[in-house]
Amino acid sequence: MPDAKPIYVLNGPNLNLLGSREPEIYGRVTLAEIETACAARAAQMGRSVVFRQSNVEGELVNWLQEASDKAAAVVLNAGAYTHTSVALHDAIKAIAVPVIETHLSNPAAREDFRHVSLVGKAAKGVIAGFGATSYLLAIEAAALLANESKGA
Ligand code: CA2
Repeated sequence: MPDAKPIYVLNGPNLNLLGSREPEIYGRVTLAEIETACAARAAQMGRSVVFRQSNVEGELVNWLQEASDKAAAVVLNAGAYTHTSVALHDAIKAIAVPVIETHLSNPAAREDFRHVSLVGKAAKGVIAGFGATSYLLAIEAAALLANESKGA
C-alpha cells in the first residue's frame, strides 16, 4: 500500500508535559516516546503517522480540517478540551474520516467534570485507561478502519 494515507495523531493541551509531572496519573513515558511507539505500530500495519501536539484549541481544529482530505483516520487525545470544546466536536462532525477519542487515563473513573466528553459525542469510538498503550490500541483501530475503506 505505497500511497496509503497517514494516521494523524493529535494531542491537546499539556500533553507536552508527559513524563515530567504527575507520573502517578499519566505514567513516566514522554510524548516523544509515544510518537516513536505509534510510528512503529502503524508501520506494522502499513501506515505512517503524522504526530502533533498543541495547547491551542484552534490549532487542533485546523489540524482536524487538514485531516479531512490528508488522513486515513485520526487518533485524538484532546486533553482537557475533550470535556469543554464545542469547536472540536463540530470539527469532528464536519469531517468524514473516523476520529478515535483516546486517553491515557480513564476519565470515567476520575472527577465528575471529566465524565462528559464533547469529543466523544462526535467520535467514532473511544479508547481510554491503558496509559501509553491506549495510543497503540487506537492506532490499530485506526489502521483497521482505514484498511476497510477504499481509497484511504
Ligand atoms: O487521560 C488523558 O489522556 C487525558 O486526556 C489527559 C488530560 C485530561 O484533562 C483528560 O481529562 C484526560 C490532561 C493532560 C495533561 O497531561 C499532563 C501530563 C503531565 C503533567 C501534567 C499534565
